[in-house]
Amino acid sequence: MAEPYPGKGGAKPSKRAKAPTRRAGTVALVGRPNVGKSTLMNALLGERLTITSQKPQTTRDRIAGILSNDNEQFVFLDTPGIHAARTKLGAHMNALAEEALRDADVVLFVCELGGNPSPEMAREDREILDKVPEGKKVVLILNKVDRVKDKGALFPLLEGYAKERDFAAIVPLSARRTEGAPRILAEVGPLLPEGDFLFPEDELSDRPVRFFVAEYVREQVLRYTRNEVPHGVAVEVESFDEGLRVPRIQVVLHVDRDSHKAIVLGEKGRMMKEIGSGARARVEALLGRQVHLAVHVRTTPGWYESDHKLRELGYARTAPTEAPQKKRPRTADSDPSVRERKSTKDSPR
Ligand SMILES: Nc1nc2c(ncn2[C@@H]2O[C@H](COP(=O)(O)OP(=O)(O)O)[C@@H](O)[C@H]2O)c(=O)[nH]1
Ligand SMILES: [Mg+2]
Repeated sequence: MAEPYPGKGGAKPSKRAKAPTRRAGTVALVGRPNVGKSTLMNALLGERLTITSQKPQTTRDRIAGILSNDNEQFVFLDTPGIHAARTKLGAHMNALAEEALRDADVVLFVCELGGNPSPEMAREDREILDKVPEGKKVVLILNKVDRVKDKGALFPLLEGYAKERDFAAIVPLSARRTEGAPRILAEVGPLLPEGDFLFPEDELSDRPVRFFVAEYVREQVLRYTRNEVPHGVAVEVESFDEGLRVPRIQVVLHVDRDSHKAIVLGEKGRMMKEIGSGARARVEALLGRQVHLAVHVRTTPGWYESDHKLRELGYARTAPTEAPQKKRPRTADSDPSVRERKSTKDSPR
C-alpha cells in the first residue's frame, strides 16, 4: 500500500505536519542616556525609525519598533535613558524606561565603551542593572567598540562585566554599523516566549505616523540648536490632512522662551526652513510619498513642568507616580500608514 505521506515510514502525519514553534515578545532597550539605544533599535529594524542625536535625552517616550520573520516577532521597546531627573518630564521619562525593563520579556542592557574602557562596570550602569528584576533574561550590549583602541582590552572587560549578572549573552558591537544586528537577533530569538504574534506581521511600530512626524521635527531642532534650546522644545501635530494628493501636515513647535523662538527661526527664518525640510525628508522616507509640512513656532513657557501640558503633548499617558501596570503595546489599528509603507516595500513593485 502506498504511503500517504512522503518521508520516512512510521512517523505519524500529524507530527510531521506540525507547524514550527512561533515566538513573540517584548525586548526593552535600556541604559544610560546617549549610549546608543535608539541607534541600535534602528540597526535591528533596518529602518531609521526612531530619532538619535549626540545630545542626551533625545528619546522621551517608549517607542515600539516591530520586526517579524517567519516564526519570530521582536517587539523592541526603545526607551529614554535613565538619568537623575530634574523636571517632571525627566521623571516621567525614567518611569517609562523602568516600567519597560520590568515588563519586557527580554532586556537589552546597553552600555557604551570609551577609548580606554575600564574592566569594571560603571556605577551608573550598575544602578540601572539593579533595577532589572532577578530572573529577567538580560542580554548585555557593549556598544561603540569602534572607539576601543586596544581590542585586547575587551577580554578583561568581558570577564569583569560577566561578574555582574548571569547574562544570557554579552555582545560587543557598534550600533552605527549594522553587522551586530543578526547576532543579537540570533541570541534574543530563542529567549522570546512561545506564542502568537502580538502585532500584524507587516506592522513597523505601535505609534501613529503623526508621532514620528513630531519626532522628526524635534530631531532637526536637536541637530541645529544647542544648550537648553533643544531640551525646551516640544512638537505637536495640529492637523494631518491625508485626503489630498500631497498630504498636508501642520505642526506647532513649542519653545520655552521668546529668545528660543528667535533662535529656532533663525535669521530671516532660515533655520526654520532647514528644520522643516530636514523633517519633511524623513517623513517622506517613512511614508514613501511626498508630503507638505508647515511648522509654526509658539512660546509655551515651562510646558515640561505642567502635568496638563505634558498630557496634552502626549508625554504623560502614565503618570510617573502611578503603580506599574502590565502593559502590552497597543495592538489597535493605530498606524495604517506606517504599515502600508512596509507592505509596499516588501511587494515586488
Ligand atoms: N562611535 C559610535 N557612536 C555611536 C554608536 N552608536 C551610537 N553612537 C552615537 O551615540 C550618540 C547617541 O546615540 P543615540 O542612539 O541617540 O543614544 P540613546 O540616547 O541611547 O538613544 C549618537 O551621536 C550616535 O550616533 C557606535 O557604535 N559608535
Ligand atoms: Mg534614544
